[in-house]
Amino acid sequence: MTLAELQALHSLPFFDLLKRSHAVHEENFPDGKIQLCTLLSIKTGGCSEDCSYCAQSAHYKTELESQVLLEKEEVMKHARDAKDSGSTRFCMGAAWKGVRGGTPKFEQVLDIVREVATLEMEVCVTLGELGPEEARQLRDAGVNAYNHNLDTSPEHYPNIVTSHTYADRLRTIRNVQDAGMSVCCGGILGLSETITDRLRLLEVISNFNPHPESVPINSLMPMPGTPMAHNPQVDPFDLVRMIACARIAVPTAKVRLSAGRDRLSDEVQALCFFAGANSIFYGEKLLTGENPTAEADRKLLAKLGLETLDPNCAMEAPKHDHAQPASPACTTAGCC
Ligand code: SAM
Ligand code: DTB
Ligand code: SF4
Repeated sequence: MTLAELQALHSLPFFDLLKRSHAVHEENFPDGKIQLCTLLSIKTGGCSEDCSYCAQSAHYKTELESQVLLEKEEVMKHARDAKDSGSTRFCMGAAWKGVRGGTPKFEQVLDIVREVATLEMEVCVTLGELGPEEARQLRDAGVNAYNHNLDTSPEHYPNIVTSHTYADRLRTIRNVQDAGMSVCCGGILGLSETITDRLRLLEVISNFNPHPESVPINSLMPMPGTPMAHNPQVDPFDLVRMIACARIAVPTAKVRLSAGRDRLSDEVQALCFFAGANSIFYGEKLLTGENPTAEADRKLLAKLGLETLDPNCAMEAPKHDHAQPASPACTTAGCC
């Protein structure tokens, strides 16, 4: 979609936008089920990057306690608990700039992934920058999806992060796509961005070829000690509008109502689901931040009559449409 198309959508009267996005949602997800995903931080804090929203950056004096890479058995305990709780996707996050093949820590991650993949949940990881070879190794170890957010517009990104660039993020996403993994790519609201920045993010993501399999929409969780600790809370109606625009811009992707649900009322979350959100992070902890309890979420879904999705470990990554230009720039020899 173009920015102008997204702006036209975003400025519709609230209920007109919701009617449009709900129709797209019903067409693409007729069963209306919600995917439950569980997050685990496998390596916490001490990150070299200066992302100004993040509690895990070593650049800021946050209240967070760092934690080295967890042992496989510890991760498996969490993964089994996640499965028992009804989660169908297990997402492991690491506070790294990126990973390099052949290093002991990457080998340890591959070993963890191979074991988690035996549990028949979808396996997602978010480890920072990846080269083509690392991406292939992760796919071969059993990773279904790789989370790498663009977070905001290309124009606003340098105001948020200076230790890596938007182009670096796009390169990793291309490597993930070329390796045949699904891409999970979204953003954060509340980084002092404009509505245009939010829509530019959707413009970029909606022009990915192939489309991402999931689009997480996070609301900033203000982390004490970070430059964004005192940013105001996002207007819930703006969040619902963003979800609706994401649903229309990337119709086949799961739109994940992600960080920040702990400050949303049940009613706002219900509007988000109506607008097209069909996935949540489930369980009391995100990576470092708080999430609603599993019990509160079960009650909310039951009140709304929303069922949850079964796992799809055999999921195929969305396919490249060869009739359309590749974006981010395709680097696969002989492909484009
Ligand atoms: N280091 C890896 C990276 O940057 O891709 C993976 C972990 S990072 C914490 C994953 C994502 O969490 C970020 O891209 C951002 O979208 C989200 N995130 C981090 N801190 C957040 C916060 N305080 N509020 C909302 N979302 C946040
Ligand atoms: C995503 O978009 N949000 C998740 C997941 N992908 C990795 C992370 C949210 C982090 C929220 C802040 C924290 O827990 O530190
Ligand atoms: Fe590091 Fe990721 Fe946090 Fe940025 S968002 S500081 S890369 S953990």
